[in-house]
Amino acid sequence: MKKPNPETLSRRKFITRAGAVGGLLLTGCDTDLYRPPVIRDGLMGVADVLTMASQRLLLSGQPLVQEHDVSEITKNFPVWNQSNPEDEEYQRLRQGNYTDWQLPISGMVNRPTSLSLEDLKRLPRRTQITSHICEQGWSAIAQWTGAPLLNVLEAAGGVTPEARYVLIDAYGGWYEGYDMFDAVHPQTILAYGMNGKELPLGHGAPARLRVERHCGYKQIKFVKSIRVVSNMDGFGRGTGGLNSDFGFHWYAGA
Ligand SMILES: Nc1nc2c(c(=O)[nH]1)N[C@H]1C(S)=C(S)[C@@H](COP(=O)(O)O)O[C@H]1N2
Ligand SMILES: [Mo]
Repeated sequence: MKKPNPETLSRRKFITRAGAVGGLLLTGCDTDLYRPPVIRDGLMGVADVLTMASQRLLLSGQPLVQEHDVSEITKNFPVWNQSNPEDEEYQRLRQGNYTDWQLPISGMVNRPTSLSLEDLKRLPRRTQITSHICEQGWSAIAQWTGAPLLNVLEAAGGVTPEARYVLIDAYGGWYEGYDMFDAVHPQTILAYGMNGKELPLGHGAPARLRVERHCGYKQIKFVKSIRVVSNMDGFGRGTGGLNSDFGFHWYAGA
């Protein structure tokens, strides 16, 4: 066999070729399923696509993540980053014990609507004990109770055929985007309960997302509104969420 010539097969060329091969393998599939909404320049982008594509191939059967026993629940689950958004509106809702909280569901849904916390609690409910892995080096286990995001979208008449992403805005300025593949996973829930009690303030009251196959920063707290879209235009800087706008991977599989 001919030895590869280091001048013609540099590392960079190899990686670019790997990206091209990856791209070719994916033609004919629903490629949105295998790549982030915006592909970064250079090697970061190639790595992002290869990581997401390989994970998605492994997850194509929508397997559930491991669920734990109550005995494994972490005693002091940390409160990370924002613990009490300062927005005036949020503070007013909090003082009223969230009875006036309303969650609008708009965009590419058949029947845009708005749900109160009580409405959310009347939807089908799921309880799961899962482990949370923060990208900043800690993990903890908790029990979460909430409405599957699928049922939340169905409460708005379901999504239209062009729908690709679910965008969530939060009080305090956070925003994150998810694709349909993760949005409809059975363990993706809008959680209003933690360890058998109402979701505590610091953990995102009155509702936060649990998207169990992702790491910490995709678990958005203090949910304010949901919008279904076909692309990320106009959502923050357009890369698909606050975290990817600041250079984190959009697809942050745990
Ligand atoms: N709105 C909002 N959501 C957020 C954050 C935040 O600061 N604000 N922090 C994220 C990060 S980095 C992690 S690890 C988890 C922490 O959730 P916890 O405070 O319940 O531990 O929430 C995520 N969701
Ligand atoms: Mo995190």
